[in-house]
Amino acid sequence: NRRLGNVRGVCVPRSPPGRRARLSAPGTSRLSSAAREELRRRLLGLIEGHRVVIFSKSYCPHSARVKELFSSLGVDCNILELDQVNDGASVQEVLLEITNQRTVPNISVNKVHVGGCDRAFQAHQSGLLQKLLQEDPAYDYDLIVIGGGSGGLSCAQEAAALRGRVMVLDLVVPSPQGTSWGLGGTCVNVGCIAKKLMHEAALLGQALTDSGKFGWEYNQQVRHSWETMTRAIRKRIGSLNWSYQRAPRERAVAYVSSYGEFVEHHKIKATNGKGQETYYTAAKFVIATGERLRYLGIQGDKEYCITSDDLFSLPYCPGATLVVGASSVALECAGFLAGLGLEVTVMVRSQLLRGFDQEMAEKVASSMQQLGVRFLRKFVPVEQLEKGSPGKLKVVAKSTEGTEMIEGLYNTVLLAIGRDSCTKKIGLEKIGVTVNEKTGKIPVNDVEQSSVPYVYAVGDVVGGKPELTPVTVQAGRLLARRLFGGRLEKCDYINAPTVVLTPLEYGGYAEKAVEVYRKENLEVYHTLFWPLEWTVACRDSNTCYAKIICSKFDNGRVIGSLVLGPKAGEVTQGFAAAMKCGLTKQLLDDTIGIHPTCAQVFTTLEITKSSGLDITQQGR
Ligand code: NA7
Repeated sequence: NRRLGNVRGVCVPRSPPGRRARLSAPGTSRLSSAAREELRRRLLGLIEGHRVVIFSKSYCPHSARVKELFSSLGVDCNILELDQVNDGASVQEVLLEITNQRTVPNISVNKVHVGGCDRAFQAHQSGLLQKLLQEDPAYDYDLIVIGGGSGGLSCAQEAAALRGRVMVLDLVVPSPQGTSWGLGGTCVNVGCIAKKLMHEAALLGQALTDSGKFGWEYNQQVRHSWETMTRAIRKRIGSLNWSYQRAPRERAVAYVSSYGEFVEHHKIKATNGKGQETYYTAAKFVIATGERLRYLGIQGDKEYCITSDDLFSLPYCPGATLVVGASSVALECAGFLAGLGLEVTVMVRSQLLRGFDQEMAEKVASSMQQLGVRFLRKFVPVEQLEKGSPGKLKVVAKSTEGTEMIEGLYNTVLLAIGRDSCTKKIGLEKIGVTVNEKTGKIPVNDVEQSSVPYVYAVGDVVGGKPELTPVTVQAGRLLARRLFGGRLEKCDYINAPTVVLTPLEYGGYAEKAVEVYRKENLEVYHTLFWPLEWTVACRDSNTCYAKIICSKFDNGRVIGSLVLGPKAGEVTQGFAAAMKCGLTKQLLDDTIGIHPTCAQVFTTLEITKSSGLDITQQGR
């Protein structure tokens, strides 16, 4: 028997009747971790040290077709017949880790994992295989990342730290209102950072109101300056932009402020703000172009409406505002605008916070109503938005359930109706990257590889993954480690805690729990609670709410924790760690609470939802 490393040239396959190319079941070989590491090292050496490597089985007809293909191209291959070596099953196990593929044939060309038989033929048809086969392609870079947001930058910096030659292309196309921003993507410039700071401004307003009850007296009339707030927030964001720009330089990443567009395999056109074009080539690409806010597609929308892209640096206070949409972005903006004392209306097409626990979503809405936010349910704006006297807009909207029409006057109309992936204008069709036609997202496998083997994607452009900065940062970093550091860890997309920064925050972990486990297998414990600091401030005793979702089996494991209350994000982060460690209801009951905190309520949850017992709190 030949051992690994003792590979040979193209073989003529034998196909014993009844044998199939499907390989032995997982776990048939029991490798110690040291042996696994050694085998992985040898396999990587094999893949990286040869032009074409085919892991095959001598009787597999698909492997035979692939060998014929390379033979017809006149290409010598290094072939390892896994049915003819002692450690074939172990090789398959480790190949699954390295290439995300267990089946044969498993083909790599010039260090790029091409896939199996079908993908090799597809690559041949598109010309990609021939391109990959080119001797010493001498690309300008090992990796070009398109998009300088959270995912793109984390991937680029990690790849450069691992000694890859890396370039990042990033150019912000201004919003229809002309708003633009610096390096760092949505989160830093027009997302999480800006919104949390505006949320804080609104919370301070609430604290001012409460402070009177705690004895604070002040003479001058309290007013809020929008200009001062936005200036301070822009300053903070500016310093983050600066550190984002400095970090790539320190890690020797080439940063180019240009718009990237594929022109052919492995080649990209970079167009800068002045329209100057430069071409670059790379062995691998990562698409991290993110999403941009959507418009209604009705007359006047781009002219008269703004989006959150514009709101965070709006040079004037928006005044009475209509927020169209009911996503987290919509409710967060509506929440802090109301908290700053503005008149706010939210126009909801169907439901609030689609994809979130609906009981919690309704509680979020009622807490916002208490603050004076008005909700117009089941209405969508339909007609032209007219500009009246400066800063006045007339909005005509139609019911989604009947013929009723309503009219309203607002100073500002803020659209928060979702976002479109930036995948349409970057030449993906020229190199054959599959894009979901309906969503515009790029389907990837669990190692973030697109339908074209050397093109990867991370962040909000990727289909079916949580659109959350920390998830994207983690995905980008791990991708770089796999591509340049020989590491194997994949991103855990399933368990992502999150917070919605409405005036009363909503923190949640494992929103999908009910769908996955089915309702009848779950027990829900819940309670309303009254934060101590709210008692003196005379705030409502039955607004804050906590619930945990437990499996009836599996030792009563906690699979969801949801909270509506002050600092819900902080509370949820601790829960996320505990749940990753396998938190059960019993362990939670055994945990000593910290008195007097809001989070303490989770250690004393006794009432199940199914009991129907009263959870209201006494107090005025
Ligand atoms: P989402 O979550 O896709 O939400 C879009 C919202 O906009 C949703 O409430 C939609 O209502 C509403 N919508 C969409 N089209 C319209 C029109 N034409 N008229 C009125 N309302 C409309 O988008 P986001 O990008 O804001 O959030 C995505 C993630 O980013 C989120 O999970 C956070 O993690 C951050 P619908 O429910 O479809 O009736």
